[in-house]
Amino acid sequence: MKKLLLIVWLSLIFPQAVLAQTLNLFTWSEYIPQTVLNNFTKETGIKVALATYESNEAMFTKLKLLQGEGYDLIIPSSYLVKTLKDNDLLAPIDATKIKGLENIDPNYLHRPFDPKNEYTIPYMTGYLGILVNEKLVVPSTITSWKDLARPEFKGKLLLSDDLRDIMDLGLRAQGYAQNSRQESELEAAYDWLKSLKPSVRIFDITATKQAFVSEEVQIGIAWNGDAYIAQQENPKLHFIIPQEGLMLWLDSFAILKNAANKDAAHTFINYMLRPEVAKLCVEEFNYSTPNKATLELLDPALRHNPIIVPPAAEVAKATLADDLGEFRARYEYYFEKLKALD
Ligand code: SPD
Repeated sequence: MKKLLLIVWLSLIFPQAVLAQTLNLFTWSEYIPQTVLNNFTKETGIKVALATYESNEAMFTKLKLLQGEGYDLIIPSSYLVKTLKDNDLLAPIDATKIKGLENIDPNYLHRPFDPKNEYTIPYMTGYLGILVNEKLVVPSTITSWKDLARPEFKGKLLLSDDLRDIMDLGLRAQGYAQNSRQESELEAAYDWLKSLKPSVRIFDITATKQAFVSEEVQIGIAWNGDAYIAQQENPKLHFIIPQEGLMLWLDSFAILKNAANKDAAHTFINYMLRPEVAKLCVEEFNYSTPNKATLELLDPALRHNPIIVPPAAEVAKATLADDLGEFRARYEYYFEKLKALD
């Protein structure tokens, strides 16, 4: 009894210390600056326990195993949201608790994967392009995804092992649309990707920056943030948007149905919606932000750099990776087959 009274008394005097909450955040690696997490804890008293994943598929597998327990907040890409919802893993976001949504560019709201933003709030966007070292080839001669298959790139190519990026790359290189559900198109994409395989030196998403900076590879696909960081360290690198268009992605906050701390998750989303906080995220990881208020705060060198802020016309014509329903298994099949090839 005495102990209980002491806790009640302490919680009145030092509410943050005694009632300290923990937000269990499960997110992509290298995505939220540690300073941002520290500042959030300092301001709110909510600790952040961080766990990371390297792909949507790895995250989903883990959540299924744990039945969504153990984590409060995740950052899935567009195409995983419906699957998460259909698997009863997501909780609706309480719109009355969200402040700062007006900072988000409307182009990133109400997308087909969550038309009313009932389950997601945009965090970061970005795109896949071609990164090339001018020592290997004149960058202006690289104009299409198809150029990755040029024979002179044998042994010098990097592919990231992100399932949807890779399959979309194959589809687009073959002139097909992203999100195709035609088996024959997927097969053609696979055949083209297979023809690249002898050129591949690295097939790994985690290696991109270092492999390009050290020149272990000289051409390949990369996300814009990684391309920007690599280019800062190795100015011989050029980032190219192929004529077929950039491959845009959008990652959003989503609260898990079995979250132990939904209030903390809402508080964190609000914090991340602040323009000055989103600015720190762009400055550290150099992806693009859907937070239009942040764009105005960015140093002009970043704001006018097309790697970080791609041309509006390119973004306007880009599609996002969508949920594939049952057809997801076919993408997985071809992707795993490709990875298994020597
Ligand atoms: N370092 C974190 C990068 C997150 C990128 N997510 C987009 C995935 C597109 N398939």
